[in-house]
Amino acid sequence: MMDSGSRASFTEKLEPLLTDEVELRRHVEKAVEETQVIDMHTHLFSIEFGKMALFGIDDLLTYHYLIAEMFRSVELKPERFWRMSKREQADLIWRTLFVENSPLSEAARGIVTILKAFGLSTNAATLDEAREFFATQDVAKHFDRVFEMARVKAVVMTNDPLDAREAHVWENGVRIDARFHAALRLDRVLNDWTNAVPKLAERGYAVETAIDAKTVAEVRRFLDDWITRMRPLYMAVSLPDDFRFPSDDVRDRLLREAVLPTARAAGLPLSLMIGVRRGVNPALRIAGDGVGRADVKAVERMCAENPDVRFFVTFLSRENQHELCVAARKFSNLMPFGCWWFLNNPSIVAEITRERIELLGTSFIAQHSDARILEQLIYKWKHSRRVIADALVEAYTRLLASGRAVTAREIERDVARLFSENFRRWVAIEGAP
Ligand code: RAT
Ligand code: ZN
Repeated sequence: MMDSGSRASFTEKLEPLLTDEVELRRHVEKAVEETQVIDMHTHLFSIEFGKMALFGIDDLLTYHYLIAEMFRSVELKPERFWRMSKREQADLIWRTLFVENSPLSEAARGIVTILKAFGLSTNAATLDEAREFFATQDVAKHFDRVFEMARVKAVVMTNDPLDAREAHVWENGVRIDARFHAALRLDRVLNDWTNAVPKLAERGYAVETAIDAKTVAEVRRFLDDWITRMRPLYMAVSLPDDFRFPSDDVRDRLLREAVLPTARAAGLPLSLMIGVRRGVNPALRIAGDGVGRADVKAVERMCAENPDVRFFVTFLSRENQHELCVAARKFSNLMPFGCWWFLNNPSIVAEITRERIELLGTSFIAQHSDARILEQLIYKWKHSRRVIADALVEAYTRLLASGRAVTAREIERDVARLFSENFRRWVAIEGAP
């Protein structure tokens, strides 16, 4: 019912309106700083996965983003680098990117942010102090501490059912840290079908390279089994820049006949990460992937044909970002998320976040970390929060100038949508957190 005879707003009785720009900024920064995140795409693993759970200075320095950067500043054949031990590789990267050069790139600065967060020297000549620190931490406590420092309440892993090391953990019914959720990653099946066939066959699924009804049924059985085992929050695939939908390739048939029906039946969203060109420089191995501009129409068609399936979508190319926002305005089953990989740099996050706010309000997922090594949660979220806060301050200030002030509670609600609620509403997160 309308508030008869009065012009009272729906907010001012509850809380003061933030009409002062300095106060407004303070509240936005506080909300962005303090709001807990659900990190919807990482490559982290919980302690139960043993050696797959990466943490500490040697893993941090041998991150593939830094490996690629190192090769630009040192004369070294990739084959020689790959023959070195992890420790030697880390020493070389430290010397090259942090001692002989200033760590100005985003990935290099990230290491500085992490060292500083733990009170470690950021300009030491060697890694001795950092190694000593990480080696003496109680691992479980260290995991808790990092989650607290990053203000991350949950992360989603990237889980490949055809990875033997991982499968072993799932098949043994190991209880996994409740902060770590699964995502059923389908790259091998959808992007490398010929090599996936023998692997599926080994595991007892009667599939053939040529797709027929029996093979489709078996792929569905495989997906169902892994959904039961992992209880993933969504299924996911990374796709090349030349991904088209519809198309007359094997991937199209598998998507149409196995993956999309499974998504529908299980009520699981499908996450599409589009625009990666794998192995542009194969000698660099995991650091050798590139980017290409993709066709957003593929996503539009998929959303139009499957209104009952929800799609989380991110593109790797900066050039695709505006079209993705426009597509999301047309399809409410499309959720843009994150600033992926080569886009996760302050200047580009700033641009994309502003573009998304202007076209979509708060109906998108502002960021994911893509962290592979635990402590990266600290820098990736710290750096992103800084840039997202600025974009929000700008948007609220503009709104204020137009005649609408917001309250602290409204800001908190908006930030919660961007950092966790838009994701949470689309997935079935059980129990805490
Ligand atoms: O950002 C990365 O770490 C890439 O190597 C990829 O893993 C990418 O994020 C992906 O999920 O395919
Ligand atoms: Zn990733």
